Amino acid sequence: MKLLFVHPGPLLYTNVFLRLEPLGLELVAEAARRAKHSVQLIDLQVESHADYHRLIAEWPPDFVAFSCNYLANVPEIVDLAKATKLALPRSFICVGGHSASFTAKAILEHGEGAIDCVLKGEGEPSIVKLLEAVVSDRNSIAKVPGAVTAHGEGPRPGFVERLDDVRPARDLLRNRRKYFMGLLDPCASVEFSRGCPWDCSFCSAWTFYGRSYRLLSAENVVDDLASISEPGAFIVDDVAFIQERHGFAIGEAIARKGIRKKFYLETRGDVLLRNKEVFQFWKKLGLAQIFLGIEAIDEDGLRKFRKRIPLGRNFEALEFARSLGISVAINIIADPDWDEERFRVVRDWCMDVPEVVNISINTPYPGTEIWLTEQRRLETRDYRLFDIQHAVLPTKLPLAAFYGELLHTQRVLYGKHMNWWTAPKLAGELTRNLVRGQTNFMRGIMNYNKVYNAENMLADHARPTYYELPLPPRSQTNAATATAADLYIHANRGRRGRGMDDSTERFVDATRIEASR
Ligand code: B12
Ligand code: SF4
Repeated sequence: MKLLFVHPGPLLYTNVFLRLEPLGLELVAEAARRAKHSVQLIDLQVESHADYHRLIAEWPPDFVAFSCNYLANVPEIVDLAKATKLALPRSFICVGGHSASFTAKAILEHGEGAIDCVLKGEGEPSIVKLLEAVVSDRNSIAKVPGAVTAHGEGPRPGFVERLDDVRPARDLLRNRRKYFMGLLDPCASVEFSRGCPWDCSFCSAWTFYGRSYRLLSAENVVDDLASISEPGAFIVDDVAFIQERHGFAIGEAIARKGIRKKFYLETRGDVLLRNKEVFQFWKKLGLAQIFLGIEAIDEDGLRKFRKRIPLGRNFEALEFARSLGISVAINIIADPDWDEERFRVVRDWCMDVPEVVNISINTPYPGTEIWLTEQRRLETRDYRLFDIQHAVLPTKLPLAAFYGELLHTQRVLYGKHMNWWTAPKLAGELTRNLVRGQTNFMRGIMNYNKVYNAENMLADHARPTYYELPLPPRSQTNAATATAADLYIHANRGRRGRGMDDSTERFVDATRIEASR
C-alpha cells in the first residue's frame, strides 16, 4: 500500500525557540516501510496545508497516519482527516501518538466517520499489525492491540520487543535543515531511553509507558548518531542519564567513534547530583545545554506537583550545573491562581539566578493525575489552548491581567536571556550559523513579540470552538478514587519493566512520593 505519515503544524513556541524533527513518527514510518509498504512523510511544522493537499493529489495514499502527541493539535488533525476523506474516500485514516492515546474515543467522535482508527501506545509494533488487518481482513481491525474504532477496541497495546530493533526513517524528512534548538541549528533528535520511572502528578510520560523505563544499547545509539549529519543533537529522553552506567557506556562509545556533536538534554536535579561524573564526562563530549524541570521555587509547590526533590537539592543541582560551564534552562510552573505579588516574587527570584527560565502554566491534561483530581472547573475545553502557554483553569486575576503579568515576567526573563545571548561568544555562534545559512533561531528571535503578545493570547480564547475536549470523569474527582491503573496506556509491568539496576530503582523509589505503585 501507499502510506503517508503526517506530523501536524507548529504550536506556539515552535515559532520562537525550537522546532524538532518528528522522531516518533519516523520510527513508526520505518516499521511500516520494513513491512514492504511504500512510505512518504510530511511534517506540517515546516510545510503548509497546501503542500499536504498537493501531495495527496499527486500521490494519493491508501493509508494516512497522523501523529498526535500534542492535545493542541487535535482540531487541526480532525479537519485534515475530514478533508482527506472527502478527497480520497477509499483511504484508511488512522491517528496515533501520545495525546491521541488518552483521548481516542473523543477523536473518533470528532472525526464523524472520517477517522477509521486511533492506534494507542507505542506505534512500531501495532502499526504493522494494523496494516496487515487493513490489507487482509478489515473486520479484524478492532482486534489489533491498541486499536480503537467505531466498532470496538482491541487489547492493550504491547511494547516493541527490543528498542534496538527499531530505527527512525530519517531519510523521509524533506527539510532537515529546518530543525533547531536555540543555537543548535540545525539539530537532529536522538533517543537513548524510553519511559520514566517517576510519577509526577502533572505529567503523562509515565502513565503512557506504564512507569516502564527501557534502554537502547550504546552500539545502536552510536550507529544512529554516526548516520546523522547535523552538528546538534536533541536527546528526547524524559530524564536523561538516570543510570550512570548507561550514560558512560554511550559516552565512551561516542568518544571511541570520534563523533563530535553538541548535545541538549533534559534531566532532574537529583539525577544530576547523583551522577555528577557522567555529566562532567558529557561536557567533554559536547553537552551544551541542560533543561531542568525545577517546577516550583517553594516546597509547597513541589509537593503539589509531587516532585519529591527537596528545594535545597534543586538549588544545589543548579550550582553544580553552573560549575560545569553548561548553559542551563529551568522550567517553573505558574498556577492560574497567581496574583501580582506572586509573579513579582517569581520575577525577582528568576532575575537573581543566571539560568534561562521558562514559565509554563499549570494545565490538567488527560492521562495525568491532576486531570482526575483537579477540583477547579475548566474555563475552556478548546484543545488548542491546552499547550501550557494558555490558562485553561480559572485565573484569580482577570484573564487579561494574568496574561499581562505572565508576559511581563516572560519579557523580563527574555531580556535577561538576550543579554546573555548577545554576549560576544554567543553572538559569534549566531553569526557562524547565519554564515552557514542557518537562520532558524534568528527568525525565532524576530518572531518573539508577535508570538508572545497578550492581545493575541486573549484572542485565542475568543475563537469559536468546534471540537471540545471531553470533561474529566466526574466519579473520580478526588485522589482517593483516582488510581494510576485508570491512566495507564501500556500495562505497568512493575520492576520487570524497568531496565535499571537495583540501586537506581531504590533511588527512584526514595525520590517519589507513592512508592507502593
Ligand atoms: C521531546 C519532547 C518535546 C519536543 C518536541 C519533539 C517533537 N517534535 O515531537 C519539544 C521540546 C519541542 C516539546 C515541546 C512541547 N511539549 Co513535549 N515532549 C517531548 C517528550 C519528552 C518526548 C517526545 C519524543 O520525542 N519521544 C520519543 C519518540 C520516539 O516517541 P513519540 O514521539 O512519543 O512517538 C511514539 C508514540 O507516541 C507513538 N506515535 C507517535 N506518533 C504516532 C503516529 C501514529 C500513526 C502511531 C500509530 C503512533 C505514533 O509511536 C512512537 C514510537 O513509539 C514527551 C514526553 C514523552 N515521553 O512522550 C513530551 C510531551 C509529548 N510534551 C508535552 C508538552 C506539553 C509539550 C509542550 C506543549 C509544552 C512544553 N513541554 O513546554 C511543547 C509544545 C510542542 C510543540 N509542538 O511545539 C507533553 C504532551 C502533553 C499533551 N498531552 O499534549 C508530553 C507528554 C510531556 C509531559 N510532560 O506530559 N516536547
Ligand atoms: S520526572 Fe516527572 S515530569 Fe519528568 S518525565 Fe518523569 S514523571 Fe514526567
